[in-house]
Amino acid sequence: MAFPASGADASPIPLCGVVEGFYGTPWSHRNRQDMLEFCGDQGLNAYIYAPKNDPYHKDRWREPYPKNQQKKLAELARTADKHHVELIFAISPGQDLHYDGPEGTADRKIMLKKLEAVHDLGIRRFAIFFDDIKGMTEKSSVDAEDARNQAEFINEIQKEFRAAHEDVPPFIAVPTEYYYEDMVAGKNPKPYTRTFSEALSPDVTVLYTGNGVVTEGISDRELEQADGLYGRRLGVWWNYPVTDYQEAKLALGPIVNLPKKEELPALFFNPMKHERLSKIALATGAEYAHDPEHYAPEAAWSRAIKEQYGELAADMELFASHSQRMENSWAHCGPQDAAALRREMDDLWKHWAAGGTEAELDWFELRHRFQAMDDVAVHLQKGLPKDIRKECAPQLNLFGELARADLQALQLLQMHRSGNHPKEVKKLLAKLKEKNEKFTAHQKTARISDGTARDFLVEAIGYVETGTRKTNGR
Ligand code: LOG
Repeated sequence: MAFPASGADASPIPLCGVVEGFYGTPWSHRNRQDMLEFCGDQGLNAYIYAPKNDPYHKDRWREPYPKNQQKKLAELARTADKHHVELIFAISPGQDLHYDGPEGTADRKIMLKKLEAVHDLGIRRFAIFFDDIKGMTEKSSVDAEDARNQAEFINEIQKEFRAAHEDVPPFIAVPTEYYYEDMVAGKNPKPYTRTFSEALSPDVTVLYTGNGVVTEGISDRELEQADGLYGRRLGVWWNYPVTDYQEAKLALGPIVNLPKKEELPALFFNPMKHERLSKIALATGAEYAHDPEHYAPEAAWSRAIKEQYGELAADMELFASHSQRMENSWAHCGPQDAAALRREMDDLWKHWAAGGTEAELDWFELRHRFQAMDDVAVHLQKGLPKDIRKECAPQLNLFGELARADLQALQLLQMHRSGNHPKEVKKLLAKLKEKNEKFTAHQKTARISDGTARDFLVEAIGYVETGTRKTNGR
């Protein structure tokens, strides 16, 4: 669905779009051009340029962009303009920035010079980030002095820069304590957060990521609480569909569980390194931003896939439904993978031991499901445009393999039930166990259908081996 970026029907969130803020291989110039056009089409009006692995953004922030990269940034600024998107340049100087003495003075000069050069390229809005100074995701150990230094640095740079450039709006910032649980000790703000929020100029927009780095959602109440803590309306840096912490999985679900009523001054979605595949979630994010209160994730998701995949939409919908949930020890976000299939698997296990018609019907239903998955893998492998296929090749391949293994697992269950072919049962069981080990070994490269198609094999093996249904311990 296309929404206007401005005018009466524009998003109630003044700044809304993409933050290219992930670790790992940054997007190519072509990716960025394409994404800016996409943002324009979707009514997303902002794009923060903040690739963690661009050395001139973070590790070597003091150095000016080489000529060829200046040219590219200028081109991006023009493309952004053309599509009514604001290109925002972010810089992450935190890990070696000096605040005091002659070194501090020198660093402030260097920063102003750096921003000046970017301004010359046609970029008008700026952001200074202090996230992940000491590595990824671990709780930060910064204190009030760090906070004062950072806040005063931002204030000063913003003041000087905006005094020199009337066309530059207030800055955007990300603090070092950027998720709620890291901002508080009990109910009170930690020293860093208290000082940073008090010392930072009130016109700076601060982004936070919710309760954690990658979390289930932000309720109106939670946002209100965080705003209260910060003494200003916080913007959101939303870590979905980013997958830099678990690249084997693709985040192809809708954006879910963002505030419905609270007004956000800014909202940015951090995408995957896969630019094309990020558009499913991003299109749903655009729908959300357009009308947070009435946003319906599943309908938005179907619409996005229809628009982006045309004749392949039904196939893509099935594939994407198996790859939505992002989960590890600290990250929890996105709808469950293939919830409908999980229910049907549960039905089968409920009825299987007793046998009878119900068990048989469940068995046929599952066979139909797994067969459809296999067909979809074949269709998509043939039909997807090359650039998209490249982004999902390992997962698409695994999707087909899982489907075929699950079909064999169904066969195993049936043979085992009949009791007629003990030798073949043993042989097939051994084969499927081997496959299962292969899938497990392969998990670092590709994951899909967590808890559903991936688990059916394990569950069937367990059933045949022990006579009961046992969930796997992957
Ligand atoms: C980084 C971000 C990264 C994301 C997900 C923020 C503010 N910073 O833990 O660059 O892509 O998590 O891994 C982050 O989210 N730090």
